Amino acid sequence: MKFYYAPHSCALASHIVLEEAGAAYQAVRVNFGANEQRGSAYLAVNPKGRVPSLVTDRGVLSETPAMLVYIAQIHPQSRLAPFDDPWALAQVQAFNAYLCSTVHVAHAHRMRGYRWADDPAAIEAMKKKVPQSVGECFDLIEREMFKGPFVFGDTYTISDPYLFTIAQWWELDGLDPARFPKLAEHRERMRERPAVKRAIAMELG
Ligand SMILES: N[C@@H](CCC(=O)N[C@@H](CS)C(=O)NCC(=O)O)C(=O)O
Repeated sequence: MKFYYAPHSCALASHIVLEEAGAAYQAVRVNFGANEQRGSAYLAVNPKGRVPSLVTDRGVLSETPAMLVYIAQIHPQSRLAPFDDPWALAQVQAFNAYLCSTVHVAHAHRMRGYRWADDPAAIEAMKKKVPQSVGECFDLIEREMFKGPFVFGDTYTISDPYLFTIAQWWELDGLDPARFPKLAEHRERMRERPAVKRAIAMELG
């Protein structure tokens, strides 16, 4: 498989899961600084112009929640998702869908406001709202959704690298980690996992 990523992006979640699963893949960096994600070569891979993308023998897959499940399912020995329990799997999907459709989108209002408005004042207003909107999402995760020590209690799942990845953006989004004590402890613990270290080293190296 070929895995397209950019450093500091949501692609880190899939990258960690590829490492956790012991997947055979080649990592390809997309240079956001040079706007490569909007160039014709990358658009031929993923017409959305976003990372991550995973080129498989059956076609190209995008969207983090789908990629996480796919990587986990083709590596059943890694036990990264509860495929034998429909309710537990639905919980994992619900958590990941919240990160993808709500938390990540709230975060994107800081850098990518031009997606939703042209008026510079509106873009500035969206940016200003990020600490509040993203902060409220993480308050909810801390208070209601996160069981500890992992997202779903004692079992590590694909939701953990995804939560970790989005939590990496706290400081840039104007959030103090001390506001989320359980999630901050999870973030620190995740940083010590060998698969997380390998994925980050590959992306930043
Ligand atoms: N829903 C997609 C979102 C992908 C996405 O927005 N990726 C960002 C990086 S975190 C991106 O590629 N941005 C490039 C751009 O907007 O030009 C997913 O969860 O995989």
